Amino acid sequence: MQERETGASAARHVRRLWSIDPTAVQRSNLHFMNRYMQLAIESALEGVRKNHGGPFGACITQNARVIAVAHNTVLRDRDCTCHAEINAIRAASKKLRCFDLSACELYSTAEPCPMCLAAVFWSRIRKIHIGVGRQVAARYGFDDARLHAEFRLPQHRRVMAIQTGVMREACQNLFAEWKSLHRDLY
Ligand code: AZG
Ligand code: ZN
Repeated sequence: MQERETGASAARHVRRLWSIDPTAVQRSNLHFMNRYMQLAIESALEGVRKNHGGPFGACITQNARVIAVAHNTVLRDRDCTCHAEINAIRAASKKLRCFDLSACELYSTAEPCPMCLAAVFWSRIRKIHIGVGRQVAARYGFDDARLHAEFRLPQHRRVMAIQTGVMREACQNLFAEWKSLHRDLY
């Protein structure tokens, strides 16, 4: 009896697996993606209303769990690095007590600027979901598109002046010192 019941429930399980509708899976994914982006949007709105900074929000998830939600706080903190994505990465790393966010995904209301893209790169976040592109930010006066363009130029044509080789040897010795101490490479 026990044996027959187990067999029947296994068959039901297989039938259920076969009957999964792929469009329903897509709809469900979209539902969750919209939910995470909605959190980012609400955070951005809160930041705008409190005059914390620009209209940017971000949300970081791990296995469908919300790890961090943040908005731009450049004005509140008087700190130009306090973009929504950076604030969210800092909060997520603090919560997970780990700089490696490779199991995480980022939802950003606007395309991340080069600074935030670099932070996403270093955090190893595996996927970014974006609300609007850099052109929308540009239309409202934010310099994101110009900054993206700047990084596409060769160094000698950039607005930002760059001088390399200052105390080259002493700076290179830092690497040799670090290597001799067998520190962890991150
Ligand atoms: C932001 N501010 C600007 N200008 N650009 C972004 O991409 C941002 N994200 N958070 N604040
Ligand atoms: Zn940014």
